[in-house]
Amino acid sequence: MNARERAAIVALAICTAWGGCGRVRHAASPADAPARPAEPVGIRVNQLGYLPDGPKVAVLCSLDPQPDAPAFAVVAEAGDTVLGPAPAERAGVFGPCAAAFRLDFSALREPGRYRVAAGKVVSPPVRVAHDVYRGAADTLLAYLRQQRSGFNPLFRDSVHQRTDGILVDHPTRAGEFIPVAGGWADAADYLQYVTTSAHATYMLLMARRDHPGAFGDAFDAAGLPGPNGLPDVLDEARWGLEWLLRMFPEDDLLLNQLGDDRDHAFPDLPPTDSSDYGWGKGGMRPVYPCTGRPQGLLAYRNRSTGLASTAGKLASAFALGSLELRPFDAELADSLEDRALAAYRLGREHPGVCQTAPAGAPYFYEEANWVDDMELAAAQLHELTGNEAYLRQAMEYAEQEPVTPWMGADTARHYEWFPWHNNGHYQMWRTGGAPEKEAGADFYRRGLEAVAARAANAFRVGIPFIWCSNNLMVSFATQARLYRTMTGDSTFLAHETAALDWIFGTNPWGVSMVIGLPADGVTPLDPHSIVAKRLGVATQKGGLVDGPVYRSIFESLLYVELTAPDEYAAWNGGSLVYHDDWGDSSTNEPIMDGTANLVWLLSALAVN
Ligand SMILES: [Ca+2]
Ligand SMILES: [Ca+2]
Repeated sequence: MNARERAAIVALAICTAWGGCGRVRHAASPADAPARPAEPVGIRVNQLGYLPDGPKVAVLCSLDPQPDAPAFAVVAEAGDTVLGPAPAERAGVFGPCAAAFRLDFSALREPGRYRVAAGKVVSPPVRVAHDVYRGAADTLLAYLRQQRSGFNPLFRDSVHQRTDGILVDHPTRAGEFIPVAGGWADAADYLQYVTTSAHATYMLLMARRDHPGAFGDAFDAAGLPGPNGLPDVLDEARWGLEWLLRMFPEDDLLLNQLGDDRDHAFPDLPPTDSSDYGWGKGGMRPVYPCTGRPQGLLAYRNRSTGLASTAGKLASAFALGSLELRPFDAELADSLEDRALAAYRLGREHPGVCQTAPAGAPYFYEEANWVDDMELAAAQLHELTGNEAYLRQAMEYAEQEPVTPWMGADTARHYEWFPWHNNGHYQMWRTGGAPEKEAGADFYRRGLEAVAARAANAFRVGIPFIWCSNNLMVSFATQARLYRTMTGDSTFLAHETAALDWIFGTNPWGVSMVIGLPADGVTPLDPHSIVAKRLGVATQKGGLVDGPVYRSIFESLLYVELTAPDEYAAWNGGSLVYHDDWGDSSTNEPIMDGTANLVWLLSALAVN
């Protein structure tokens, strides 16, 4: 995400510094197809584990299109068979899997450690326990802490503290210094966006509101070890809110982003970032306002039309922040309420989208919807103020986009439909009457049906594998979980569980998509991150990576090349690819907003 230039330049710098690294261009393409593994078959499982009462399905993926129909068994660590032998269910082929089978062991409810075996093929360890998700949401917060700008607890040093920022692209005030240090770097680069930060902050607040028992208190406000009386999820949400407040300093000045893709020119660690925006290396960074017009100072421009997409997200985060933080800090809660109302008014006055601003590269967040953001803002303000007018407005916005448009589609532009699921329907259900409850549930169901209709494969996944596919996967599971909470209807439980299982290893590559989780699992070791490259992958623990993409997307992106032989090459021969290679910013870059969404989902599972 927004780091392809960094990928190419940093890869080049490292290759030069390390004496040449024999870069492999698209190692998985048919022209240089790798040797198949000795056993062209694998059993994929959720490496984090399974809840005793939940669905439990492993997937056997075979590169051989005509394997013997396998029977499978579940074997306890002590060696005794606890389930099976049972027939495997042949299921739809997918990605590299020329044949695929679902191995359903849901009947196993006894907590323990097991393996799933089919003939000579044996799965990684399978955990079944009530607490397999306990603590996982807090683990993800470690990734957000090390993404912090301003004071950074990983480096125990300031990051961009004195350089953020100089106002640019403003009709009358360009060149003015506005103090906006703080917040989180968006991904492996150091750009910062209100749109993704506000959504991430909302998801953290929502996780705390919906599942308060899932979080502990082991870190302080600065992100340093030691409890401070505030759950760590609220410490992190507060860090986000304080930056968002700075990015909305005046009622008619809504700031959009900090830095731009000129950031990608130098491979530095955050405290010594030497990006040069025309004020010298390591100098001031530009801060862009939302202008309501196409934006971009160098070769490329976005297609912005208004302010409401960003104003709505700000209003939502401020309104929920006011509710959640009031018991701890009434003064901040008052301020957040005031800014929530101001942001919402701005969105009403300026409908349309405020997209992120490109500079020298053609990539930006091409968000095309804003009624979803204003719906959530209105519904959240209804809860905050009790004013029924907000509920009516929420419903009016909801009816304009009942289903988030990527659901059921083959493809979408980059972040075209963001957030990936619409929290507004759930909030309308929470605070509304019977009509709002019925509409919110119906709208979610229609989106889930559209995705499930594409999921007739062994992995039961129906999302399009566009860039940041893991974000879509997590959002789908979130929407399914919200729908189940709202209705008690478990129609989509198998798909919801499949999406969760996919994230933690039930995918063709057998890799958990969260760095370092579980600690003893197969997880990304070479993510697209200069911090990981210099200081070790453990620094990125808890980060959700982008996830697999269609081969056609991988091969069309600029600046993306593999830097080492592909350890997953055998499984990259199909229509989808995933590379544990730091040169692949399309599939292996940890992302801030997707990680924050997964915090909500894991917190839901922790308090089962
Ligand atoms: Ca704390
Ligand atoms: Ca939107």
